[in-house]
Amino acid sequence: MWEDVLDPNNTEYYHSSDTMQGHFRPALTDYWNRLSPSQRHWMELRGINGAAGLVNEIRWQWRPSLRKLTRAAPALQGIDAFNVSPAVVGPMLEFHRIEDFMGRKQPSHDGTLGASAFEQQPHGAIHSAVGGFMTGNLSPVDPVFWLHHCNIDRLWAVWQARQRAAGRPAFPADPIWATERFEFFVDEHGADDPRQAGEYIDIAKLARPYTYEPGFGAGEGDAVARDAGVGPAAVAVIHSPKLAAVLALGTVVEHELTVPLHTGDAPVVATFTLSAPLPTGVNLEVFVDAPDISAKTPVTAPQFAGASALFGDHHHGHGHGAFNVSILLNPALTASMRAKAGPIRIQLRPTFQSVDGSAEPPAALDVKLLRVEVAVQ
Ligand SMILES: [Cu+2]
Repeated sequence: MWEDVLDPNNTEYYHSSDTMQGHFRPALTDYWNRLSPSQRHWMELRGINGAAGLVNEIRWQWRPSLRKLTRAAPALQGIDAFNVSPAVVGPMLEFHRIEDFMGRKQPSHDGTLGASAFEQQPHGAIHSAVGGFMTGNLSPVDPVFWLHHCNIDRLWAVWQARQRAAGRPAFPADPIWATERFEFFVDEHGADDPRQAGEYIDIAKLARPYTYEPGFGAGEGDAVARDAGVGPAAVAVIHSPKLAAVLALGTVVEHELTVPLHTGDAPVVATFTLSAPLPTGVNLEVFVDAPDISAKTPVTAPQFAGASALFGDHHHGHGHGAFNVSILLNPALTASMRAKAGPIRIQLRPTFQSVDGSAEPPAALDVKLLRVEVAVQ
């Protein structure tokens, strides 16, 4: 049935944002009027003020495009296929630090200030690759969302089991995480049933506990016993005094770092700290030690190390500061980096791909690169 209403020939299909808003505004106004003061407070923490704010949310989420993946052409291509491959997801299940797997603590609910490699590469890449509503925060209206998030949730449980088995924390110690309020949950009768995030930390401790059948990453032979350290084994950082490079589409920014890559086959993550969120549709591609790199160097080059897969719109970042983008570097490439003495050149190239196939690239990114961190996990 969802293919029907996503078909532009269907009478229910919204051909313009105005039509869509016109249909949704009365229902959203009624919904806002029925919210409790506490629910409105949590909406406002996310920058949604009044019924007009809800309508505005829908406006940003509206997608005129169909799904990119279809029954006739269901296969992921290129970087998207790479980002969900065992070569990428496997090493992420070995991350030691909570922030590398889950993302860093955000200073507020309003706006996004970055995304972990796991949050992007296996998770965000699928949202963008599927297309249509999956590219925004209304993605749960697409049934594919639930298949995707079931697997993301399963990978969380696999990672948590590995962390616990190695004696490392599986959730942040800061109680602000566990006490985060989910004000909009309802029970099976539709009555408000607010909960806290801490109630969902461990699938074995839910009111209705469950487990997963063995799947990728959870096989017996996969249990990781590398070491029980909490932090990454080695970190190299270049920060603002040397950088503050303004990023531009198609222009490569290059920096040398000496990374002590002597720690076996541990995964390597590069984190780029930017002065502001990247515009929607803009991602970062990373190369390492590519000779003669340019806007035309293909991602099939052996020096291609990875790409971000930022998901959703970043319109609501209200200038809270730095935006961190973490990318797992291609394990095949980091294996060859280990054989090399001396510094490596990290090459960063912003690229644009319209989320709906129609938008023009932004004239300027208005984003500076402030810091580069390469961490051996
Ligand atoms: Cu998602």
